[in-house]
Amino acid sequence: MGLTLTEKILSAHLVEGEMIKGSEIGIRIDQTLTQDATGTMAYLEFEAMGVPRVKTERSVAYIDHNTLQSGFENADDHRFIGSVCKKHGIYFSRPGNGICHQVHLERFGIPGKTLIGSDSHTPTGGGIGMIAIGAGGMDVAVAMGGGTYYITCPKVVKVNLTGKLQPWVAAKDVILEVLKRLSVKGGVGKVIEYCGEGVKTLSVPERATITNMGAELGATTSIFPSDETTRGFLKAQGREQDYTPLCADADAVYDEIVEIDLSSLEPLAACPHSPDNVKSIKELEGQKIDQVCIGSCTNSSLLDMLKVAHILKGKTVHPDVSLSIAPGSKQVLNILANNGALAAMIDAGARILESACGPCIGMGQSPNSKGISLRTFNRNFEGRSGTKDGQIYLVSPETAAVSALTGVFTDPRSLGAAADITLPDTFTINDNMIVPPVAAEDMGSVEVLRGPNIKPFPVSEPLAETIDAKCSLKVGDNITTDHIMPAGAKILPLRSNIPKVSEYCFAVCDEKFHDRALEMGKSIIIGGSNYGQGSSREHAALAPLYLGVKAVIVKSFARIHMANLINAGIVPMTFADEADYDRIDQLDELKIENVGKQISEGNIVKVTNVTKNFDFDVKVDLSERQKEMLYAGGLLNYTKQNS
Ligand code: MIC
Ligand code: SF4
Repeated sequence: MGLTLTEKILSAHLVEGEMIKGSEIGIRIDQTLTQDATGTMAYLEFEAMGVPRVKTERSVAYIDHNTLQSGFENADDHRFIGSVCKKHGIYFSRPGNGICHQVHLERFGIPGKTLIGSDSHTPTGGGIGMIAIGAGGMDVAVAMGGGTYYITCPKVVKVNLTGKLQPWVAAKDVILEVLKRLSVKGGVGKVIEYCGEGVKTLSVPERATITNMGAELGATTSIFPSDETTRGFLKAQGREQDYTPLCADADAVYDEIVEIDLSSLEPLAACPHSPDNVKSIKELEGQKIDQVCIGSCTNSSLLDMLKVAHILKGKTVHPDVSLSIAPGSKQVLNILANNGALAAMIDAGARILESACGPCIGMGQSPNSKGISLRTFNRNFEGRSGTKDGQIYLVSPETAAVSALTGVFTDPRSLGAAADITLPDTFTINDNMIVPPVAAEDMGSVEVLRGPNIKPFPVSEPLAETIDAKCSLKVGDNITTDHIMPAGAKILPLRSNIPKVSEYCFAVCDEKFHDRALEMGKSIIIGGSNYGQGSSREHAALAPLYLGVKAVIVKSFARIHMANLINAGIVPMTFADEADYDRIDQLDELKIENVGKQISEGNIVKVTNVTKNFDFDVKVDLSERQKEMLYAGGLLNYTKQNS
């Protein structure tokens, strides 16, 4: 029986377990990446492990999220990360060099390698045939130290692409179509593998847009084969030596097959407030808009920017619209500056932003009240833009640019014949903003620079014999990490200070949560399905840990958040019977006796609702290793105990 590409790469990196779907496997990690909003914590954790030099083939730290510096905090954090990198063997991509996923694809990604990153959009690397997975900072720290990374051996979904995109229909419309069909939880426990004749019609940046936004399916990752197009991209980046051809065997067996005829797709938009709430632009056409933002790790490649410049050239942004553009990397911006495309954008009235995440994570450009904003980004969760009642639509760069000119939702196919835009044979290569680490023998000379913003992370305790605690919060389905631990310009600078950042924990859902949880001392959270979707931020586990949350009982979890809870020593539980969700109210007292013993004896644990006087069962479906981690009180304690 033939193998899928996913199975080939995973089995070549397998160090623990067997390739049995649904069971836990441990894999060797070749590369890691971090960004600054999760990086400070990841490097504090790396330091706590006491490993002098990273053991990966390549580890890179990017500064791209916290780039608004309205106080000392972000600048201090950047200096801290830069100095840790220099000392411990990590390459440091300076602020201004671009968004982690875009730069990693350009300069470091290698087909067939494994990459984990402390950012949920790490699967962008799947665009050049990597197994690239988003993870919590602590998992990345362990991988940098040479430790194994554990995942559930995934099911593999084949997305069979046929045909060819019509003019002005984009890669973004492909992934929006997949989201429409599979939903934001349709990818949980799965890798999405793109195959078929249609693959060769898509360039590497287009493939990367699709794998990037596979994160919104909840998938472990997404991957494209590595083919002649990949070779061409790597060659243009001066890295042809990194090319290896890779694809699935012809007789590979998949768990699911999704057929997509590229020629039949039309421009789409994900409507507020979920990436799977997809409608066609035709359905929205004519509605007035207030803002357009072009950029983010999903759609800020040179190809995207050239198309946008082509559409804007010689025109003026509609008087009622604010248009911002953030090219994804210094390389992209440089080429645009040299070939005149940037001038076309400026002439049209675009507000050019630095090459960073920017508005995507609420770092500026929040829309007006109730403002309708078209963004080429990947997430439109409520409040994420910084404007609580902002109405965010996720669209392709083509739709965004043409709508910025007309002031209303506009189908880019109205532009007529396709523009002849291709990628150059060689990109401008200048890695002068990537600082290499010092040689191992010189590491003693590097001082790690710690500003006052950096506070130690909260210490978790070994699992108590009995958890007797009130329910501090009850929430519904699809709670995102942006609900649990919001980001944005005001809160992101506090990421290295857990006591301070936790003041905003769940503020989007209930402003009183922080005070209530602190007052309770210890508590339990109740939630619906797909709890913790979205970001990889471990702060969404560390803040609840600091506030005394001992267990989270939900209908189902998103992958990265569940791993982060276990790493923090918080017990993740799912209802054995989902109907029990309705029988529990906020403030109910719940009692779980002999938790550790119950978990060790099986997967079902009995919980008593003391307030309402009934018992119900929850599942704690974990591997032996994960159980040991919970007994120890999280990954750091577990690693210390076992080293
Ligand atoms: C996001 O897009 O939500 C982020 C900000 O990039 C996060 C990481 C973070 O919260 O720092 C992610 O996707 O993991
Ligand atoms: Fe940055 Fe947005 Fe991409 Fe997250 S999704 S890495 S915030 S650009």
